[in-house]
Amino acid sequence: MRAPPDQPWFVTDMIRVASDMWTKGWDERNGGNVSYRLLESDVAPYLEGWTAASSPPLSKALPEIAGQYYLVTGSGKYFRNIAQDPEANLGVIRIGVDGRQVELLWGYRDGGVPTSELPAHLKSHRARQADTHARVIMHCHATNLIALSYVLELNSANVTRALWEGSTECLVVFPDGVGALSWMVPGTDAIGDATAELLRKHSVVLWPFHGVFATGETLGEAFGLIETVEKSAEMLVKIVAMGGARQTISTQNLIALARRFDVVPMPEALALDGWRLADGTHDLSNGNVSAPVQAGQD
Ligand code: 2HA
Ligand code: ZN
Repeated sequence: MRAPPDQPWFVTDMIRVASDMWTKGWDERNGGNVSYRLLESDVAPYLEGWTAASSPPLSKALPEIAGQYYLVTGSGKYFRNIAQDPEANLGVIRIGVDGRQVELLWGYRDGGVPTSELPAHLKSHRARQADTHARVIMHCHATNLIALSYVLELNSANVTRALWEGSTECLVVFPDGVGALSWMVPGTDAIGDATAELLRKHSVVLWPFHGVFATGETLGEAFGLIETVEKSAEMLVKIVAMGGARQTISTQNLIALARRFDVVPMPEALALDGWRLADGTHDLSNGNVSAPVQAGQD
């Protein structure tokens, strides 16, 4: 689809990624949400043509991100429809100088508002901005990751170790591991705080029985990260379905990968000897798990 000549590049990029996510089957109905932090220089050419409307304020002020601009998918909107009507399904917001007001500058035509997961997105942006160049927070319902969360023992080290073993490139793509949350009610400040806290240490967070949160400097990077984690999850789902692994990538293999690609793997996941299913009766780690993994490491 050819973009209208006056369509900002960031809207064009968001359309592409949202359409790809829908095609992957990760964003059924109104599932999923994405936010992209825009720089002053990104919005400067358009600001004059936009008029500010106010939206319900944030329940808690986030003064660290006051004045920042974000392109955010709309609440209740379908990713499937974004390409067809970006102005109804997306919006650009600015966080007020008090860190609490949310100004709607563009989009959300017909009275829309930003995603119900806005607290999780903004708290996660605040967390990642502190020491990375992250500009994207991406949430979706990646199919195999959700399936896997029903059978894996849910702690960050075990989930990370399983996903590293699901495919050789994984340790290189997400050496900082996957944070595993407990099940929580979505759309709340509480899940936002817990997600942001895990994102300080990990670039991916698993919401069991729901989906995944990931971060990146660009939309393409965050998408590629979820693609990689989800591909590994697909392998693991197949492996479990085939009756379990007969052989796998060893700790020594993981160490060799980290050396070759100059990454620092999450120590708690590297220290494990394989990974475990939740009930502990199906050992898929090449038969060499001797001690139970400590739960609640994150
Ligand atoms: O936007 O995915 O978690 C709908 C959701 C909520
Ligand atoms: Zn969701």
